[in-house]
Amino acid sequence: MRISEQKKYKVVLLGDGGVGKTSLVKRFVHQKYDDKYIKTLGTNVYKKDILKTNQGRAVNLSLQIWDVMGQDSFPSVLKTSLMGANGVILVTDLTNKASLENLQDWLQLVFSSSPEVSLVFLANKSDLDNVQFGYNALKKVSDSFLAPYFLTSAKTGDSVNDAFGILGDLMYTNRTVPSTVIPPIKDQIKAIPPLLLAEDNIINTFCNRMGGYEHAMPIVRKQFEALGIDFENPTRAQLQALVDRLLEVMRNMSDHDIKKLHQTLHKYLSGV
Ligand code: G3D
Ligand code: MG
Repeated sequence: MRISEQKKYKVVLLGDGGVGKTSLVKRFVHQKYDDKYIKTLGTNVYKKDILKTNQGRAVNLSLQIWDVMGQDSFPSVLKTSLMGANGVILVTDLTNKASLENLQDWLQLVFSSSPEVSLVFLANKSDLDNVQFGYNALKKVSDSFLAPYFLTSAKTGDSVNDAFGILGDLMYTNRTVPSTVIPPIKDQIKAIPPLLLAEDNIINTFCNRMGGYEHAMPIVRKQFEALGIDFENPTRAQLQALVDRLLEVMRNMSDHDIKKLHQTLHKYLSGV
């Protein structure tokens, strides 16, 4: 069937570290699952198209999927990643009750950054037996936002395509969370260690200056690897070395290059 409509959407996955966000995206985008657990530093951006039919016409939904770190000590990285999001997938882990309890904090972040979004809730790792909460607990939360929920397994693939597909439908039909059910936004009270806050700002400033996270985050990640920095526990000396390296990268890029990067990004993201 000939594609008669093209739509672009930005989708962000959020939830505690270890719930399975990266595994879910890999399952959806590459139909693959691996057991290697590498904590996501910053963001990874993936692309995947979904084909739908609407009244006999073929519609292509082009999803730009942001797999975002699960550490809430990085407020600028999280907030920038959520900018312009059309859909958010909130992920919990059935074998980890805290991941359900922490949903409220993730929701606060979503609504304070990007209030007009379509939401889908997931309880992941449905293939495991040692569950710590039932789907009813998640249903209660998702019902309160008039949003759907799914029990998924990135390992077996169970309900993963369905969840992304329904989110696609919600975004396509503009069904965002009604403002009447959005809870009041609280001021952030969490005290963040200064070194993490510094790291958060270094990453965000560099990525924004270099034309956006999709292009700049791989550069940041390379420097973290080269310097052997554990991003959850950096030292002062490591952050100093990181800044020196990132400044070196920026110096080697002319204003012309940076401008070109901005233009490319603008062209590439227009309509998202
Ligand atoms: P995150 O991106 O949310 O931090 P990851 O989570 O996708 O990195 O997954 C964290 C761990 O949970 C990984 O295992 C991963 O293999 C596992 N995992 C993710 N999804 C599922 C699932 O649906 N079922 C099961 N059984 N495990 C899952 P390790 O063991 O490496 O920590
Ligand atoms: Mg991850």
